[in-house]
Amino acid sequence: MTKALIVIDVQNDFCPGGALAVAGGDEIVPGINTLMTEFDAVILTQDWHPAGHSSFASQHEGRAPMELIEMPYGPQVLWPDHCIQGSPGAAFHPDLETDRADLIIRKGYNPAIDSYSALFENDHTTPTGLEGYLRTRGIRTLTMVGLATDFCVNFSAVDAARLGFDVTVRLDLCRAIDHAGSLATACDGMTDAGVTLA
Ligand code: VGL
Ligand code: ZN
Repeated sequence: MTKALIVIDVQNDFCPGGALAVAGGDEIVPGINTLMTEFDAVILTQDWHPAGHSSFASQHEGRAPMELIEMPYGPQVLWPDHCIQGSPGAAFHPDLETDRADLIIRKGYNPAIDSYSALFENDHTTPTGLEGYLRTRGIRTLTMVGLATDFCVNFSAVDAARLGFDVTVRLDLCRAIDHAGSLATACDGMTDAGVTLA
């Protein structure tokens, strides 16, 4: 059985000091590095937005970060500008052992659609290509770790479970934004989708 570790968005902007800092985001890096040695495949995701991305509050007159708006593809939280392509904030945390990765998949590069999930953009239909990569490598069992529990990890885990993958989220190696109860909602949603929370 081929098992993959999917490391979600362990990037400077999601760590303390970053543009969209997740509390304790850097604490999980040593544990993730150790866990990498137990898997047949290690896959990293990288949030990778063009400047002026439509998920940035700065692009919406009179709107502030963390407000919710309606986009053509559904509700969207507005974020501070973050993970801009090629910027230091978009780089992986310097201690993350990126050399171990078989694949780095970037997401959020479409200016008009955000992409929390490693598998689909936020319209829930545009694929990133990761499903095909996993299936052609015979990978059916996934463990997910990273940032943030309640957004990109949650969306990735739920999408993967819906596609029939066996998904475990290691909550001890994730950290959450936890805005307006989003962590509890995410955990309920992951459980309902058949994700194992460990
Ligand atoms: C994320 C908000 C915006 C994440 C990415 O990695 O959870 N959250 N972009
Ligand atoms: Zn983003």
